[in-house]
Amino acid sequence: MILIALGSNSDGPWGTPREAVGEALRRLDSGATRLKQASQLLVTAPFGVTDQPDFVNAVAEIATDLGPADLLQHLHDIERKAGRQRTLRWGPRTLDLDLIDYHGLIRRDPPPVLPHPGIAERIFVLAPIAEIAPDWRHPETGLTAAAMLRRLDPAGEGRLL
Ligand code: PH2
Ligand code: MG
Ligand code: MG
Repeated sequence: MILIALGSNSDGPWGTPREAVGEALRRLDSGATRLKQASQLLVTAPFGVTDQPDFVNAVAEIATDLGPADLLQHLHDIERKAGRQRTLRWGPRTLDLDLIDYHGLIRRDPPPVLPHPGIAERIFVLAPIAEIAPDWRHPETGLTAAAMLRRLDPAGEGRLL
């Protein structure tokens, strides 16, 4: 299973955050990638840098023949078309596409690091995974997304709004 996390919290060429995530989901279903499932769009409080607008987040399951590095490049291409400027780490963005899991692959290099190292602390990634893939297990710990959610403070950073 290949999982992509989508996020946006600022307006860009594709419109509002909700519109940008919607357009990104359509683009994940064309060309080299096929969309198998998408979660609901969630509104979430910012995590990390908390002094920024709320996010719209979702998780998609896709299918592709691209390897992890080529897939990452493809995701970056889509981010660029959505007006993404790489400025502040964790700052506001028109579109963020993060490769969360690539068929359970575990590796530190070459990029991308897999599975994505931030999953365990991010409600806005775990809740949509629990929705679309209840049987998914974290490649390193074997925990389901629901089990990982139980370890987090539901009122903490990145909470669902
Ligand atoms: N992405 C970040 C930093 N903080 N917070 C929320 N709620 N959702 C995000 O997608 C997000 C964030 C960096 O990619
Ligand atoms: Mg991110
Ligand atoms: Mg990213």
